[in-house]
Amino acid sequence: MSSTREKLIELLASQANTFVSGQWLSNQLQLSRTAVWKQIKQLEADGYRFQAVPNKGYRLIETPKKVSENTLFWGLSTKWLGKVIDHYEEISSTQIIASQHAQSGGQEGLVVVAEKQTAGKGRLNRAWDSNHHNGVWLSFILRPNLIPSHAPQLTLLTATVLARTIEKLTGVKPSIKWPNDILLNDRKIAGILTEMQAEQDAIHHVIIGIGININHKESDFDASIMKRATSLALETDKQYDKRVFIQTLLELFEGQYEAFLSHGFTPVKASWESYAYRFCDVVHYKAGKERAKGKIIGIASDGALMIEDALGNTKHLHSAEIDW
Ligand code: BT5
Repeated sequence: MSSTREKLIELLASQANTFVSGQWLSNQLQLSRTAVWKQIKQLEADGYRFQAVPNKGYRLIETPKKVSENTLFWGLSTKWLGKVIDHYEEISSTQIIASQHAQSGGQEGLVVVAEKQTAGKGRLNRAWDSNHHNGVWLSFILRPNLIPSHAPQLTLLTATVLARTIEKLTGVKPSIKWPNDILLNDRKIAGILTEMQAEQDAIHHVIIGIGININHKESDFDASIMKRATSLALETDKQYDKRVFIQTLLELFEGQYEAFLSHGFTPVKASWESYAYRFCDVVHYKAGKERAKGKIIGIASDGALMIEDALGNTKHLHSAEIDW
């Protein structure tokens, strides 16, 4: 994004709902009034709408629904998350690009967003179906001062934030299927991929990748997942503004992450358990080669799922698949 354009949007955003004069903008941007007018025309061509009144100036009345660095920036009230946004119409995977940024010194809070991914990644080399524009596919960089063994807490924190975002925007309460699936009506609506680069006792960076199906129709899904996947639109019969979804997600994440760094994992655990899929229910699961069943009784501070077996013994599962 050109920095003049970025500054212009920032200035207009800071004066939301009031008129700003062309002269004031030209002083702030150190541009001629004609140059300011040209920039405004370019924003209009991108879908921004202004009210222009002689002797009063310009008032921004609408930002485009389209997701772009500009539109995401408009109205985003975070302090550090999303202050740098790298947006692509099509990319292999936002996770790969965010990881490249992190390795070359990209700052904490840098967000990579794509309209389409041609090689979206799930965990354990699974594919994430995201080669169409109806979802939100994004990754961001964190540089937390945590011991590496506590990194799974970040996945659980992200899951609670994602669940809250969905609940806030749709009014429907999703559930979290351990460790990283968000379900609505027992179908997967979102997934989280957490990747970390660390030494024995220090994290260099963590990339949090989030994929959520927003405006998909059933036929938008690959046949292999059609029966198990869903979208916000399918579940609520409404279309959602992806820009608003991303902004709400980033704002909630920033607040919850800061609270987690200050107050620890206990509030995250409570929030996670309030959304847990089949909490206190007996489930069947597969851990390695073992197939077993047990009651979900909570999560441990290292992110493990706690299961109580029929004899009343508690097991901590670090890697397992819970049956649906
Ligand atoms: C996940 O993996 O759920 C993590 C997904 C993370 C995706 C984001 S998008 C932005 C960022 N960039 C990336 O490249 N990735 C991240 P996992 O738990 O392994 O689940 C993968 C399984 O979910 C697949 O094997 C399918 O069964 C199912 N699946 C694939 N695409 C789906 C979709 N769009 N909606 C629902 N389920 C899907």
